[in-house]
Parts: sequence; C-alpha cells; structure tokens
Amino acid sequence: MTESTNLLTSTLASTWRGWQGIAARTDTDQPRQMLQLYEFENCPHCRIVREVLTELDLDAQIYPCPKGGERFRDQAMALGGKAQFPLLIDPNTGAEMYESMDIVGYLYQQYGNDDVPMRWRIVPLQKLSSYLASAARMTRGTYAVPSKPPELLLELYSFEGSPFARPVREVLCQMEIPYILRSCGRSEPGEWLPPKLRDALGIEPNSKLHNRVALLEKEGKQGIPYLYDPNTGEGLFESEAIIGYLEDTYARD
Ligand SMILES: N[C@@H](CCC(=O)N[C@@H](CS)C(=O)NCC(=O)O)C(=O)O
Repeated sequence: MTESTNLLTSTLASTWRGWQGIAARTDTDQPRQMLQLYEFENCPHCRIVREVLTELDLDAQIYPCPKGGERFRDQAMALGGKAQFPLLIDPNTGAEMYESMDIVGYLYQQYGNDDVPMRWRIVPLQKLSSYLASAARMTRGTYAVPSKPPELLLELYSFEGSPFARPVREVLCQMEIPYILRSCGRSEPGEWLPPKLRDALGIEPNSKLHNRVALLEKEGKQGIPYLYDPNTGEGLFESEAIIGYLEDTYARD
C-alpha cells in the first residue's frame, strides 16, 4: 500500500466511525492503576473500546493479540478463559470483561460518572460502522508478524480517530509489541484547527488533558502520534518515522 493510499483508507476508517474517538472529556476520574486491554487493532469490537478510552481520557496497557500471535493470546486465555477480544482487566476493581458494549458501559459508569451517551446505545449502527472501518483497512492490524519482544512497554501518545496514529498502532499490533496507550484526544475548540491555520491565527491549543500537557513539557510540542521507547531512550514524532523505527528495532526476519 502506498503512503497516500494508507492515509486515505485510514481517513476513510475514521470517517465510517463518524470521527468518534477524538473528542475527550476532562472531568473523568482517573484510575489509580492502569487498565489493561487485550485486543487487536483491526477488530471492530476492540476499536469501540479504544474510542471510549479516548473519550474518557483513560490510559491503558495494550497487549496486542493479533491472529496467529503467540505472545499474549495465551495470557488472555489464562486470564479470561477464552480467546475473544477485547478483554479488559481493571486491577482497581478486579473486573475482567469481554463484550465491547459491556466494557463501554463499565467505563462510563466507573470513570465517566455518567450514563452511557445515547449514540453508544445504537449498537447495530456502532457495530456496522466499525466493521466498515475495519474493511477499509483490509488486513492491517490483524495478523502477527515475527518480531523481537521489548523488555519494557513502549509508550504511544495517540487518539483513536487519528488517521496518522492508526498505522502506528497497526504495526505495534502486528509485531505484538505491548505499549502504554497515552490517550491524547482533543478537549479544546482550538485543537480541531489544522496546526498551520492555528499558528496563522495565533490560537494556542491550550489542552487541559494530562498527556498533552506532559508531552508539551517533555518535547515542546503536541504532535500525535508520538512514540517513546524506554528500552532505547528514543522519542519520535511522525507516523512514517515511528514505523521505520519499529521495523529497524524490533523486526525479526
Ligand atoms: N460480542 C463481542 C464480539 C467479540 C469478537 O467477536 N471478537 C473477535 C475479534 S473481532 C474475536 O475475539 N475473535 C477471536 C480471535 O480473533 O481469535 C464484543 O462485542 O466484544
């Protein structure tokens, strides 16, 4: 797939989803211990859960379980008893849950202090559009490829609806590289403008989200996706550069 086709189909996937998984709330309760999610990127049901992680501004440890994967599938089986994804583990409450829509309800109740918004109750439409988003990406983020396991979890600053972050998550998934998903949705109106227009108008994005504030402090800007690899000390912006780095560092022939 060429770079422009890659971006086009990723944008199409976000469009099928009605650009959910971008706007984030600033008033949710943050869990003390990080949530754990066993999933794979192109699974339509897993996407729904990741969108809600963005909406509620929740971080999670992601354990990729692509088809044919050998690194975390057995672990998921041992925890939940079946090879079905998504599987959410919440060490704060002891909850272990399958079923995407149950997980959505749980996250809203536990951390959103709110009822599940109406659009999440239109289950057939949510599922159909998530299947269409998966179809737009064909087999990307579905099947395992050989890779070297990292010692420590990588960190990805991402929001679910980002057409640029998706290809990075797909590669992490295929390579079964576990990572901390640092949710970086958009909470302020100024963040929806393209950076160049924002700069021309002199608008500061002024995000209130903890990961965006931390990224700005650490790197001086808030580009998404941003990958930090504690195993090598590397920190990178730009999806193509990140994918190149992952392949150079973790691919196995
Ligand atoms: N009703 C479940 C459906 C989950 C489901 O069918 N997940 C598929 C992946 S999209 C799965 O676990 N397949 C088994 C596998 O990939 O090994 C939900 O909404 O979470």
